[in-house]
Amino acid sequence: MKTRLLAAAVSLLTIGGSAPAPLWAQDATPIRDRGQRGWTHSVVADELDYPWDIVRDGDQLILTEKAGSIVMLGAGGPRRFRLDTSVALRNDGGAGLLGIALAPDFAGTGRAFLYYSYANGTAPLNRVIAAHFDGNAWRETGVLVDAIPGHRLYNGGRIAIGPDGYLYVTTGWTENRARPQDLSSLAGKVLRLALDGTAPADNPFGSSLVYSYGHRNPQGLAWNEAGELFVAEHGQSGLDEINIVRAGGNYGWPAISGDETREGMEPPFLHSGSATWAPAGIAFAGGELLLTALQGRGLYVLDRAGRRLSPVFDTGERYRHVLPVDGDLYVITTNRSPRGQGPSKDRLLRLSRPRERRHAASDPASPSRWPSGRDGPRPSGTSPLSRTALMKRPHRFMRDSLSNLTEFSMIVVS
Ligand SMILES: [Ca+2]
Repeated sequence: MKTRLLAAAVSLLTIGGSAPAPLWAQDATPIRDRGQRGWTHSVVADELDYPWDIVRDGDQLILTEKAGSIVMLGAGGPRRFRLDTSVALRNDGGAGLLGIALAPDFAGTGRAFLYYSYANGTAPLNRVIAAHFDGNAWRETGVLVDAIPGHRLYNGGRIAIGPDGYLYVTTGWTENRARPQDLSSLAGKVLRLALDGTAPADNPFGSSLVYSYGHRNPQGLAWNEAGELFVAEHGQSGLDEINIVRAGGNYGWPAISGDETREGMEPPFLHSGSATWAPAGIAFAGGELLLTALQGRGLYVLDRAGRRLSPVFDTGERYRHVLPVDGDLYVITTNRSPRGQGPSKDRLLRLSRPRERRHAASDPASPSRWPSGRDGPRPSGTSPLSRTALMKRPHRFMRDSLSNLTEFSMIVVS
């Protein structure tokens, strides 16, 4: 197996082109009709510590961890890099290294964007940076948005490139009732910027980066095939929201929530009532919107016509984000509350549809292991197990190799 897979990697190194968008392989049964028994789960990686975002580049998955690491899972096995930032990262509560988005040309350039927390004196802040991965290290190369107001818990932090090619950023309300309604503050907003950090000419408020406002703590950001932007955000006590966001819209926080209405403010498409989802990541799989819930402990799907969420799958863990790839769903957990202390014992799970997976992971009970073992020190910089000859630059190989990630990881550490 090892020889065959490595040979495949080498033979396809010469294939260029940009990373394909994650495509969902729709089958006859919608996710909302599958039920929990419609999925098998395997553990792609454990020994993760508070992973926050997950993206795909060809055959590899790239995760952020809140303490400031970037984990790459692919041909080199699991590798953990410390992001080299220009100022000290503020890893506190729910603050730290949060969102990641890859430039469309990441495979050739190593260019990416990240959202992280820092401090100016005692003032908690966040920023959006450009970063570069050269095959051996991740480094900050520039600041796109600076001095976004921060907080121990309410930082927003999701970033994604929209169908229009612009970078969208969610920011938190910072427990300040004035900022979300103040168009001169970057807090409690969805921001929209060009990949060089400038405001697109058609942003709704002149030269401002603000795209929409009146948000509390949005952490979910996704577009459907029609180009509609969905944003999920945490409510104060229950009243979590899914919003369909338009340019210039005011989503009401803190003036209104739940079923309250006010002139000039947009009600949520759906709210949780007295229940708490604690919605984190959202993503579309075909036409279906998936939502991961921390407090709600699981993966849910939106029934848009019925205006309700239905459970898809759970393992009793707090789910942070979901990434649909082909016919599989990759889910990261955040099992430690941001109010807690110590490491968060987290996992990357793959949910698969059994009928379509004749070559499912050989032993789902045997997750990959980090080189240092669960109780050992974290590897710093490049893992000693990295296959530097293969990983000098980002690359891709077999389209189906993501489905072999578990086997890869196990081979590398054996
Ligand atoms: Ca709202």
